[in-house]
Amino acid sequence: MAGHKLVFGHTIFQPREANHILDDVNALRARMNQDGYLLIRDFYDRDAVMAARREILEHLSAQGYLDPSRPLEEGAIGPDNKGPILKNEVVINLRAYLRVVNSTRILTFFEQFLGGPILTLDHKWPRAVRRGATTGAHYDIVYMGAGTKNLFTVWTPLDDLSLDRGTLAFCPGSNRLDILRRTYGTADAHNDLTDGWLSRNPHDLIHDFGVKWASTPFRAADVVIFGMYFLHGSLDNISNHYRLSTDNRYQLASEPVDERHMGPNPDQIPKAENRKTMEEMRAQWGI
Ligand SMILES: O=C(O)CCC(=O)C(=O)O
Repeated sequence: MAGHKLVFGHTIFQPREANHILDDVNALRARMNQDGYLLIRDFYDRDAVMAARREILEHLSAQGYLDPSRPLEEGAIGPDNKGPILKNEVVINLRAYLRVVNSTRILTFFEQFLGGPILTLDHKWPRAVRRGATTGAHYDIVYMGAGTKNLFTVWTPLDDLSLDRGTLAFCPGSNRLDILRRTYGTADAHNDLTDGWLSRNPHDLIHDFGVKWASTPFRAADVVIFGMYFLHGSLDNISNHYRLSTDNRYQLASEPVDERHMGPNPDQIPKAENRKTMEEMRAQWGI
């Protein structure tokens, strides 16, 4: 992770699956409170996810990101190893993709899990992650905390992803780190002009907060669902293929909405010269 080595069985572990409790909403809620996440295998219709994958690959190919000497199906990264940003103006035309992330399957899941009609934020995050890229550890509340705190992320692999593609990595139980919730968890990367990532060094978090890491190979159609106060990032993509995934947000329609992530032009985090570093913020918070 960001060049730091994690060892399975020592500093990183297999997450637990929630498939056997899928029909028991109370057990799902208890698991979410305890672990901070639900890993559900084969959640979506796999053909629908593979259609979304193909659509994104076609877009990447048309934009010149893929290696033209390889079949499109491989999603091989082109010689420049560029990192595409799939903005909303692109996303609105990704029909197969939107069919998955706005599907009855996911909305019905949350209707039962949260107990009412569901709204999904307009801002969608399909990702094609290049070689060498990683996501530093963070809580999502720092990016989308201006509405309800009872908002959930669904991270979805849009491909079969071995670990070398840079899979999601997360810290089970990090939702219960009160010290972190009271400090870092009150930051707002839009307004406070802070860095959003708590750390790029997974060992730092093991040492400072006693967390463990988890990750696993994924299949297209699996999901990991987690709340806003849950440490996660990604392993490094050390392969020659784009890591295709998406993460999107769901909440009760009756609760306040972070309007920065609604409408046709959702807000990106402002770029600022005077942005405080996370080191400065952590010193201020005493963590
Ligand atoms: O896919 C990634 O690299 C990061 C995902 C993420 O930050 C999220 O799901 O909130």
